Amino acid sequence: MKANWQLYGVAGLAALVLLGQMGNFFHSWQLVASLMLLALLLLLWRRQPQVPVVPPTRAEIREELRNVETVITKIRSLSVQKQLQLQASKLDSQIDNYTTFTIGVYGTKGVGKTALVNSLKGLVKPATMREPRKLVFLESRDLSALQGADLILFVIDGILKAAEYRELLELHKQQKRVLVILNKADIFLPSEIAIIKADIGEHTATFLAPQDILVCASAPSPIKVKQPDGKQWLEPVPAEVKGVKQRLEQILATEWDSLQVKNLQQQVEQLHNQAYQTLCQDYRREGEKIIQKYQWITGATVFANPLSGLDLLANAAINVQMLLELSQAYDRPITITEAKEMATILAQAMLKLGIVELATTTIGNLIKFNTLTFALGGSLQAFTAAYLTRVGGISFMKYIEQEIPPATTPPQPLEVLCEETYRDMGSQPLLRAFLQEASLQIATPKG
Ligand SMILES: Nc1nc2c(ncn2[C@@H]2O[C@H](COP(=O)(O)OP(=O)(O)O)[C@@H](O)[C@H]2O)c(=O)[nH]1
Ligand SMILES: [Mg+2]
Repeated sequence: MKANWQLYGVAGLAALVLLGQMGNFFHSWQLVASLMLLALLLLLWRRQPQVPVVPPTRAEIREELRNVETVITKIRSLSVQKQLQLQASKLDSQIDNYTTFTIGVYGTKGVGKTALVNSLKGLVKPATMREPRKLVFLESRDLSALQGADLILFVIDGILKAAEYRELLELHKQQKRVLVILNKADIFLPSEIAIIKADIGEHTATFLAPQDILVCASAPSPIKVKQPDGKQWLEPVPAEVKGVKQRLEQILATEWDSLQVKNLQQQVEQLHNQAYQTLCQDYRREGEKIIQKYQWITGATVFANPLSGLDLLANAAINVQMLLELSQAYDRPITITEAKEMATILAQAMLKLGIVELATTTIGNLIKFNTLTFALGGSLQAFTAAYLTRVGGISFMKYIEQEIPPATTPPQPLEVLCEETYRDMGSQPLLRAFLQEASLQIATPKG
């Protein structure tokens, strides 16, 4: 509601200013009204309730991990199960490990990751409380290999490239803590460094603090020294990583625990999604089998006892039993009453959208006018019934899948999913393939 008020306020303010502009004058009443509106807006803005984000405790994360493990045990493939369980137990031991902090070092080949790690190792001293604290540096050119890092050093050695910018955005979306590090400062002029830094700052203004953009030279090129007597040699130049060291130590002193907890939370969530995705594939395979079974049974039934229109829909196409079996296959069993309700919703949606007629006409036309190579023995009604059974089954499958995390879009009502499914399935090649199969399944008696 408040957001709406603010919107009205801004619109009103804009209108007032526009009015003043149009008349080429700005009356004092307009000025007063504008100022009053502005004050009101500021007041409303300030009153907006600030919802504090309370980070979960380690115990809560562990509890969530237990839930994930339950999901993992349901996965059909034992090898996948094992692999995910291994990840889960790794995370489990990580939850108790307060003392090790992992710093991921990312960047393309040759930017100086290894050099940076070598100069930071032993140099960065995390403030110790009671127990000894340990830093682990993980270097990789692959961001996905650094998913488990508590913080990421994003190393570049020149102006920020488009691909690097996209990766930074992605990391931001994943809520990863990142420091951007411009390495090889020794090969740039100070003015060039200022330009590169400003450019990074501009690109990352919305998500990266200026103090998290750092400059260093982790392995400067040696300098050629020439003496008047002609003698010359290469003088090594020590690494210059003081800025990075200081910022890192600052972060470690203040954010050690919160970054670890956040990282754990993200990793558990990711594992959760991965487990659910795998499980969903299992469910879908099972669901597809059930739908196929029912679509051919329905087709065969209608083939033996032709029905049409309403009767077709009511008596055959939307099968309560199929919905029940699908709900069980998805581990979300519903009651017969619920299944009947769902079937009614599906039938009504199909009626309202005229799907029965549409499907009959489309299928009829395909049979009549197309150079279908298969022998058609079955009736039009039988094909339509089988097809509508499929539309109903898939719609219902999509409907239950909405309950499986991660929820990316708000759940859709069954009737909306039904329309969507019908639209998606209606392409000629898909329909042809279906008819091809239907002619084999329905028309050819199985002996
Ligand atoms: N001039 C200069 N060269 C550097 C610097 N840091 C690394 N290099 C050089 O860049 C090359 C690649 O470094 P390396 O650490 O192996 O990069 P990685 O592939 O990201 O691990 C090596 O020849 C380093 O000596 C630096 O600060 N200045
Ligand atoms: Mg390297």
